[in-house]
Amino acid sequence: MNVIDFRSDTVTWPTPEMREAMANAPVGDDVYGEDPTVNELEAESAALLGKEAGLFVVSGTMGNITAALTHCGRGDEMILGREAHMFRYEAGSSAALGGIHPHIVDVQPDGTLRLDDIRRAIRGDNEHFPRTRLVCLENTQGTIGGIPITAAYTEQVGALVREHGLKLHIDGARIFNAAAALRTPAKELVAAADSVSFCLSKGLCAPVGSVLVGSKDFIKAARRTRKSLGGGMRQAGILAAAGLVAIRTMTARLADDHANACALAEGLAALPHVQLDLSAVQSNMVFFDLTDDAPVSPETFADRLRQDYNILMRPYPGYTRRFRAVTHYWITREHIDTALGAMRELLA
Ligand code: TLP
Repeated sequence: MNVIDFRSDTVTWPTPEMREAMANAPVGDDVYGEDPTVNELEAESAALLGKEAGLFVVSGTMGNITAALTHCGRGDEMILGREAHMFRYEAGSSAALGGIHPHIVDVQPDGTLRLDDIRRAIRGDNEHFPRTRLVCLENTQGTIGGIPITAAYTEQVGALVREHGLKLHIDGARIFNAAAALRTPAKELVAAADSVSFCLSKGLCAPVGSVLVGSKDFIKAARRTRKSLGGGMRQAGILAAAGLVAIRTMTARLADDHANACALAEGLAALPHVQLDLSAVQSNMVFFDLTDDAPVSPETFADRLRQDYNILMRPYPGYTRRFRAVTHYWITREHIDTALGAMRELLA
């Protein structure tokens, strides 16, 4: 990469090994279930997360919306965090496409939803109310810092959900970052979930795609939902081949990205005019604010980083002085040092 791109881990390019696997992938028509590479990716992803079956989808957003539309019917309700990607950044698709009513509760600084808040949000059987069907968690919880959520907490939500006959979906876009941060196998983190969507195209570097996993029956129904969304792909083995490299070789190295995020955070904390909570840096994201008396505005800071140093970092939407810096495969420790040097100059 010719820039140092901290905007997201979605910017990652495929690795040379992925490009080679893509060129050589055996393919077939996946709508007929005949693409061997897609079938392999789906089966291996399901096994990795301890579920029966998987479904290759084009994006994390499609994984989440496919799950929501499969679990819920029109007029049903899903409970999720106010900061959840599914609530904030998916174009309101569960409501727009599925008539699903989102019931939002606050996300705590540790990325969890309070069990009492979830309990209170679950509706009784009353004709005035939507029917509660689904609870959604996000792991890592991206919007507030990339915070990993423990298996113990998720089990508690799972127990609550089962007690009320509901379903639990995990937006595990970065579930392997959570696994690396907590040193816990990803399958343990999602054992309580009925469905999980995880992204191949973020820290794992595949160019496209996510996998939705769950029971055989759920995935059978989800295949139909995916088709109705226009997500039935044909010779998708070309893409799935990169996904296989992603799940086989890229999960084990995510700890390097977390170490780089820590180095970046520690360097930033030592700079003037920067505010950040070091304890919140637990995976591959660093959130920080420029103080009011900083010598440059957040916009100028971002512009100068881009123009003068070839470093991309955007002010974080919804906040006036906040930035999110995300580390990934294409950011090395040398890049971290270069970026810290540049920011030191701009804030001097
Ligand atoms: N997140 C993107 C942006 O959309 C904000 C990013 O740069 O972080 N779940 C979570 C937790 C996500 O962070 C994202 C992408 C998705 C789902 C959606 O994935 P895609 O972009 O593949 O639809």
